[in-house]
Amino acid sequence: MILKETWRWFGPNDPVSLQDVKQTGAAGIVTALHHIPHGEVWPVEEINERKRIIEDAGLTWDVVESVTIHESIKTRTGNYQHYIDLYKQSLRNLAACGIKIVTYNFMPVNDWTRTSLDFLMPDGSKALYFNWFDLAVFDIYILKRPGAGQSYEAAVLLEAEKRFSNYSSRDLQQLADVVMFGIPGEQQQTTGLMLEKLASYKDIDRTVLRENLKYFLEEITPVTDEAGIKMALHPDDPPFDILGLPRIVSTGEDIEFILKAVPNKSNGICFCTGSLGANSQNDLVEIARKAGTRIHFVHLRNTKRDEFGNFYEADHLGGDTDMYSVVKEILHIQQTLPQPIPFRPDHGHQMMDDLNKVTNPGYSCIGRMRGLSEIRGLQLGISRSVALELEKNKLYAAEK
Ligand code: DNO
Repeated sequence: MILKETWRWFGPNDPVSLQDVKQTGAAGIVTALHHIPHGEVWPVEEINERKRIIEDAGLTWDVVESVTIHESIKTRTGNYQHYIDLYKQSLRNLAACGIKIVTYNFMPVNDWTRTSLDFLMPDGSKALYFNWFDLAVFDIYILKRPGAGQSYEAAVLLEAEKRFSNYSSRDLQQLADVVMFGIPGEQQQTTGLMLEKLASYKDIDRTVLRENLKYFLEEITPVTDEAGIKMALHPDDPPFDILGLPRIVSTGEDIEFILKAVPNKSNGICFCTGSLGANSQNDLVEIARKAGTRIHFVHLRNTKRDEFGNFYEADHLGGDTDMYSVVKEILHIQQTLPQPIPFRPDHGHQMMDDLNKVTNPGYSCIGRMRGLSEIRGLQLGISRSVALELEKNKLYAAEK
């Protein structure tokens, strides 16, 4: 059995229509009710309405990405218990509608972070990009986070200072918009709001944040076990501490800790090669092997790093991650399961006609379709040759 091809769709306002999605060859949809504010319950009627739209287009809604975790749950302050109860209700409602894979992340304050959304590739297409020097410019000179300077090495501070004096106010505004860019259709961050949220983590270090995640998982797993929901925790993107915040889903060791701390099978991960691959210390094949069937959802994407740890999003089969080996490993895991694990091509370059369109950064159609097609071929090639190998082994064994 091979992995199921899915596609992230941001709902009826997504410039990529469901008909477009069908033409990419993907069979499943990954989406969320982005208009519902973080923390509130997803009503059954709204879930069913979204499901109907997807099914009318001849597709299936396979995965939710994401039911976002309210900040108070991550900090375990204020009304957190109330928000956990609401979260459980959303999970029950999703299960009642037959949607049983739920992605989420536990990144404090911000979801994914980049410093440029239009990094020019040699072929004229545009990629998402993360640069530590620019992050420092944002952090120190735009956000003016107290104590920000202590988060960077001397060489980074020096380069950031140089960049800051060379950047126009338009450059700086653009940088701020990019760093604070959230999820399409969801609330936009401002520097004021961000500073406030960052301050709420002043007493939360790595150990505390881990405990808070563990507590949340212990609370929800009785519900997910009963409802047959598989939770897919998305890794930190990028997989490093940023803006003075602790990050706890960045490495193989982090993932091992989380899976062991709450051993219920419903507590699983979204295996995102793009996020994990940005850290040169991560051995992705090994992480996949160890996580095994606790991988409930897969994002396939590649990154190319430089010597400073900056990275751009490369072609799906290019970059630093050996996509062949990773897909092969996941296909091995797949063979032990009765249901296909869904995967989606994560991000793609803005290219061809999409260069003239307003698209969701990372989520234009053509670049993702290129990635999906490449992975489709890779998956088919691997699964056929593995099957051949098995056949041959059987033949040899019979001859002996
Ligand atoms: C970025 C995505 C993330 C992901 C969330 C999951 O493109 O990979 O925003 O959806 O972190 O909760």
